[in-house]
Amino acid sequence: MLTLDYIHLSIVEQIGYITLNRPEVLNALDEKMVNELQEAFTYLEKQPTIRLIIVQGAGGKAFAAGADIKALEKRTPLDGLTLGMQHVYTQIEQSAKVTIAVINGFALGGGCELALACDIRIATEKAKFGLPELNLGVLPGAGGTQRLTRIIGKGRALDLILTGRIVSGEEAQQMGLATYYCTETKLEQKMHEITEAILKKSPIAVQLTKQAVHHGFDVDMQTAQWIEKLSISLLFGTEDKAEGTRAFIEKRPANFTNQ
Ligand code: CO8
Repeated sequence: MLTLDYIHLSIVEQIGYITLNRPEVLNALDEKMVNELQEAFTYLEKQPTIRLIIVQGAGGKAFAAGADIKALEKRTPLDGLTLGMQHVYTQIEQSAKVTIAVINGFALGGGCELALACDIRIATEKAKFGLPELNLGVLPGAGGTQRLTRIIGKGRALDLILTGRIVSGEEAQQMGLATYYCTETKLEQKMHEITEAILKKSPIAVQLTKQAVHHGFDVDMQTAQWIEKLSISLLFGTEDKAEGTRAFIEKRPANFTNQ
């Protein structure tokens, strides 16, 4: 298993866990941590048995409080062009695995943007979401201006970014920024429900669905539907499709094999 300084990595059956582990600065992301995040993701991507990746924060207070502001202070315009945060988050968004961010504390700036790059966000009553970059004279530069807009709409995204206001987990869920909201005591149960529901599905169908949604989102409708058509055509040829439809007819649970 890969060992890193700021990221703790673990695997339980088909689920990989990435824990942002720099609690003394509320898991603020500096360059080393972003590089390690990429290493951890790349490692899990290569494990064929892993189907889900859960991203969470250590320390009980934060998912991540954003890019490391002490490092940010020293950034030059050329750093802005070359730093990897935006690129790493895109890699996470395009992962073949299903990604879930668990937000049980601050998810600010680059921390919120990391959560936005995941497929599903679960927030608790301790969650605090926000994009306070404008307070620092910068802007959400790790995909935030684009992903937030696509997820909650232009008006709401502009409000959050321009005011920098912090929203609770409950409000985040109401505006579609968080996918689920639950109390911290129910978190394990909620995570179990969601992961079990996904793990029961055909792995190849899950993977192609995720790719169809992501790749179809930023192209015109005709191209997007063509991606969808090709994806379902591929699934028509799988053993999992034969098994899924047969299981329904025989009134039994399907036993998918990713074939
Ligand atoms: N960077 C560095 N250190 C941090 C950060 C951060 N983002 N957030 C917290 N810390 C540190 C604090 O400095 C403090 O350290 P110390 O004990 O040495 O003083 C420690 O963590 C604990 O924090 P606080 O004492 O401030 O804890 P509070 O509970 O009082 O406050 C807050 C918690 C409200 C979260 C507060 O810490 C805060 O406002 N943090 C900054 C949040 C922020 O502005 N985030 C956005 C950063 S900018 C960004 O993310 C840009 C992304 C795009 C980059 C693209 C690059 C190409």
